[in-house]
Amino acid sequence: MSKPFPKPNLVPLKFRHIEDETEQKRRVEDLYENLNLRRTVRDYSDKDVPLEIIEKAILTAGTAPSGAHMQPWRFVVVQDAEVKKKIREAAEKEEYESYHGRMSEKWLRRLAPLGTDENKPFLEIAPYLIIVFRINSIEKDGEKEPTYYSQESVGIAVGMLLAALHNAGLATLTHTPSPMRFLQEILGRPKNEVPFVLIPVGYPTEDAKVPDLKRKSLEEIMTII
Ligand code: IYR
Repeated sequence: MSKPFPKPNLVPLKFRHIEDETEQKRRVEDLYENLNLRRTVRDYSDKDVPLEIIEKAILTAGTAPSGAHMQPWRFVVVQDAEVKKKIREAAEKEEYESYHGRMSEKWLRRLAPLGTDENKPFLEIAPYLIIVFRINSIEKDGEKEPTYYSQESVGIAVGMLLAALHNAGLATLTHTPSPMRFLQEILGRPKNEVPFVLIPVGYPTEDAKVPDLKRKSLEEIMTII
């Protein structure tokens, strides 16, 4: 016979009530202005960043909602130069194959304005690489159980991580070398942890450049019914 289900344990909500509309507008505007300055950065300085800031940003990412509250994420922080070098070499090898045959012509045409190619020097220059893993299953009482909505959960957590790092004055890049299995091997992660995204973190160089991209307008992204 299966065990009885646990009962919900409900506690009072801790919540910051902001009922003043002027204050609400100021806050939502401030956050928009701030996040609208976030850009994917490829030109990094090697200037050091206190680990404490990375830790707090990861704690912030860990506040994300997740399916059945399973928190299906692991953030591996790499600061070791040798490990970064291994990651760069493996990523560039995969990326070379991608740019020279695996990606479709349509895809390459889309990427052309971004100026990306198989060379990834930022993987060695940025002071930290955060590799986010998605935990796709766990072991409970000797049995394997899937996590639920793990793609969505980890995606939300990564969004919060990028926002927290940007808010702390740090630049990031959502890098997805493909295939990413090599990260599991180099970083010695178990099979149930699947690489999700690799995020270099640091300060941009003084003369960092980014593509001249435009964001969609509100009318283009929102529909009211
Ligand atoms: N992973 C490759 C290719 C790439 C793919 C997309 I979609 C981008 O928005 C940018 C790059 C790379 O990192 O270069």
